Amino acid sequence: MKLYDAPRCPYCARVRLALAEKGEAYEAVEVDLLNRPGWIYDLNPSGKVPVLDDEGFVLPESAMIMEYLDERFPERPLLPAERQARAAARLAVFRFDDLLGTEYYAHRRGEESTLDEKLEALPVGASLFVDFAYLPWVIRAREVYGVTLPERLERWLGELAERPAVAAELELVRGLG
Ligand SMILES: N[C@@H](CCC(=O)N[C@@H](CS)C(=O)NCC(=O)O)C(=O)O
Repeated sequence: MKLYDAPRCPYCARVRLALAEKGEAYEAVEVDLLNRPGWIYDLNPSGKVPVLDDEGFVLPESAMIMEYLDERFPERPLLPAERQARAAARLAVFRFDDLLGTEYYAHRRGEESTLDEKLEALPVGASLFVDFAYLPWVIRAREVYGVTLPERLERWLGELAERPAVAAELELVRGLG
């Protein structure tokens, strides 16, 4: 498997986390986001990363890739077992922009935002699927932008950081500078 990847990209981090949790080896092909190669558009018409290539099956979109990997490697599942919980987890990720993304990026641009409120209400802690979908932004908020996390999120992060997949991503983010 190949992952077209960018270390800074939190959407790529979702996939890195899923692959690491599954214990799957892969080749990371680093894409320079400031000078994107033309061929990335052949893999994904939007030109965005992440893109997974699983023996010629090419799949963009981080949430789709996480679902694909969860089916492809069912050991150590990310989605919950129960059908309604699975639907709720997918919905929580589908609503990412409303639940965190829009306010996170407003904060990052230095605009007024309700990031603190969004962090308070973050729907994490019930499945690795949702946790991995939100964690990259939570880590960056704290490590890169100095945001103080609610205590519930600090606890959640502390527990998740015991997983090698999460510890590795934390280290990567701390090294971004
Ligand atoms: N909806 C996409 C978003 C991916 C995305 O926005 N990736 C950024 C890097 S963090 C990117 O490739 N940006 C290049 C661009 O916007 O042209 C996903 O979930 O994979």
